[in-house]
Amino acid sequence: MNKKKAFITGITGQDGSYLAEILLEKDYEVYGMVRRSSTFNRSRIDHLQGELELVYGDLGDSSVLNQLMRTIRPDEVYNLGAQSQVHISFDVPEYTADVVGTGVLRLLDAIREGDLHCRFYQASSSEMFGKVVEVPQRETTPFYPRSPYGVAKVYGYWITRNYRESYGMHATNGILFNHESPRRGENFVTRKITLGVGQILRGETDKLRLGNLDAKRDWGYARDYMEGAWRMLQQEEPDDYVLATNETHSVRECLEVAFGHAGLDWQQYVEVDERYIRPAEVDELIGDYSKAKAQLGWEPTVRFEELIRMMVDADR
Ligand code: NAP
Ligand code: G4F
Repeated sequence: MNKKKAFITGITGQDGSYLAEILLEKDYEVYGMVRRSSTFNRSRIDHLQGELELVYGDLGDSSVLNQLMRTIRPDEVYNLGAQSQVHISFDVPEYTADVVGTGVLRLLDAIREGDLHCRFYQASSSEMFGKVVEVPQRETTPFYPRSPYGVAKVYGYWITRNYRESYGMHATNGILFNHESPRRGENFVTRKITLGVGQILRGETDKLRLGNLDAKRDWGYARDYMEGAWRMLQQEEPDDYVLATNETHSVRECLEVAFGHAGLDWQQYVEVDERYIRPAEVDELIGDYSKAKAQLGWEPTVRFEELIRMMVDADR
């Protein structure tokens, strides 16, 4: 029997690397789209070398997306590629809109133009809930994005639903709350903290500069969330699902767990630096994953404290 083919944008990122591992374990043929960069940035997928088919492309380039869809003809497409840093989206709002918003349209249209009958996963985000109008947030909670990134993700969410409703595409939104791991990008707050702990322990620095310590997030483990993304595309019908832990914790609590695990008092090292305060903030997120639990049989396996300790252990 022919193997199923999966195509992943954002394969060099945190989530792409976990998803690639999961799909290879399930015996998929995995294609990953990569961008040219001046230095090699494939450290998260180095261990999979030889098992993946890597192809060059960009969510800003529709001609390449069209050609890749026509030639590869995947069974499942996972759109994880994005300028995913919320604070940076205020610095590069137009670029963020193009890649995070219009990029989704380009990929959906390449699938439609190529007359593919594949399943499509869009990496939607809890950042769309922003200044929340309901607690906890679930699939039916109205959006109120607070950043150019969040606004672009709302476009990506709706164009995915629009192509599902207009063209009968099997197109699904995974509305994922924050998820972290030892592979998390170094400028997201959990990883910045656990890297900081490692540097302090090694005597490389004695300061960690952060922004808003009161912000609260629903933090889960990235590998769990990519297992959930795969399960979404195995459903007969396309739909939208929240993945979360239904717990919320502040940046301050993250500091307590991370520094505490290393036997340090965070208050001796952390300084608030205005440069990391955002023009508009998302104060508190907490997700209700009961639909994913009921329909996908999905549940988070790693909770907040275990997750942060795992990241400290990797960075120390
Ligand atoms: P990440 O580590 O920042 O990875 C982003 C990936 O997108 C990288 O592979 C990057 O490639 C690629 N990319 C950036 N610009 C691109 C472009 N113009 N064309 C094609 N690819 C491009 O992000 P992540 O944490 O794995 O998140 C994966 C997806 O889930 C993103 O869409 C993110 O917005 C979304 N999401 C993440 C979370 C979370 O908490 N992690 C929560 C909700 C939603 P390079 O390596 O070449 O830069
Ligand atoms: O770790 P963060 O940068 O993640 P944020 O903004 O919640 O976005 C992440 O999760 C989204 C899902 O909700 C994804 F869609 C998105 O792609 C990304 O993966 O910041 C978390 C909180 C914020 O409130 C921020 O203001 O931590 C606060 N924070 C405090 N000091 C900081 C810092 N964030 C960063 N990055 N760096 C700091 O020094």
